Amino acid sequence: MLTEKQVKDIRKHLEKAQNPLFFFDNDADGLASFLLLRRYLERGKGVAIKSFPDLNASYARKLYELNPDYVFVLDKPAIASGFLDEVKKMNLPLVWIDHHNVPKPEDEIVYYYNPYHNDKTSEPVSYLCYKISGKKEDMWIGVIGSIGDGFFPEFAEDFAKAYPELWGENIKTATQALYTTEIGRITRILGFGLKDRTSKVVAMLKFLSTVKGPYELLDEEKAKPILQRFNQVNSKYSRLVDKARSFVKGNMLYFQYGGDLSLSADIANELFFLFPDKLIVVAYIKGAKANISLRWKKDVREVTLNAIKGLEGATGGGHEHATGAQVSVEDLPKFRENLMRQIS
Ligand SMILES: [Mn+2]
Repeated sequence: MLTEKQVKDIRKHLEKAQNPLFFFDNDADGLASFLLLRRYLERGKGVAIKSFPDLNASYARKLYELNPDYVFVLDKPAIASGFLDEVKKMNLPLVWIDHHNVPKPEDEIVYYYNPYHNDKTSEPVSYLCYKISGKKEDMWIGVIGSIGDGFFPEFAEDFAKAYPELWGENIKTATQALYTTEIGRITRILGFGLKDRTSKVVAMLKFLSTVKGPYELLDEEKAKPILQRFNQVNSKYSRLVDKARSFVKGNMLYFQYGGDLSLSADIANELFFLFPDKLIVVAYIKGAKANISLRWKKDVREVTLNAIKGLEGATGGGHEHATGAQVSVEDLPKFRENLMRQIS
């Protein structure tokens, strides 16, 4: 967790900011982090970062376009030096809140906050932002960001009391909440909403910045564009998950697909929830490349790195139970074999 002092310092930064610009990771945790701070402060603009893994230098143009007096970066493990250079040039204070296991940045201009550097914990950034804002009426946003990031917050209990219809009986884990409850459905709605065109995302952020509560997100009228988008993506998504379920073979579930929408991380997450004992491998094929999401109850990092060994131009890495890899399509069969050999 952040210290009491750090939480107070962040509040001070927020209060000083008259026109803050929030850059946030393009997922439920990043989005919820932005919304919690935005709704606390009642000012500022948000930009979802689509570059991966860092906030890349191309986003510096947003600084010129929106002319902020303060920059906040939420839930991103790295910032490109080209971006930092522009921030320096414009003399802007930069507050960076993250929770990834990465070294502290050396840059002097950065006010850096990461619970990992306090006590090796890595609560989602939205969880931290809920502690910073302290607005009870926004607890639902803290829940969305937390379960979206696989974290079960202690305030889930209060949430269940306040919104029993959005929760359920015997919900014990974050993934259970994500896939079996109404607040989980809302989390997935927002996740797919972030995959829309930029103009649609901007409209969604505007709506969410002032929305009264979670029920408005299920309101067919008030949340019409967001729900329409969700239904559209979700029908594709559900078909893919249904199809993938029949691809279990031994200790592995290997599934590959194409199309114009990358959903491999989401598909892999749900398959991992459905088949917690299998190594989950979901490959999204686009052109000559395959982007692969892997999930496993054991350490999947080494398995991933071993599987790309010797494959030309292949990359891979990630977290203990969730990794990603990119290989060329022609090497996919080899990649699959390399995985199979390691786990059987
Ligand atoms: Mn994130």
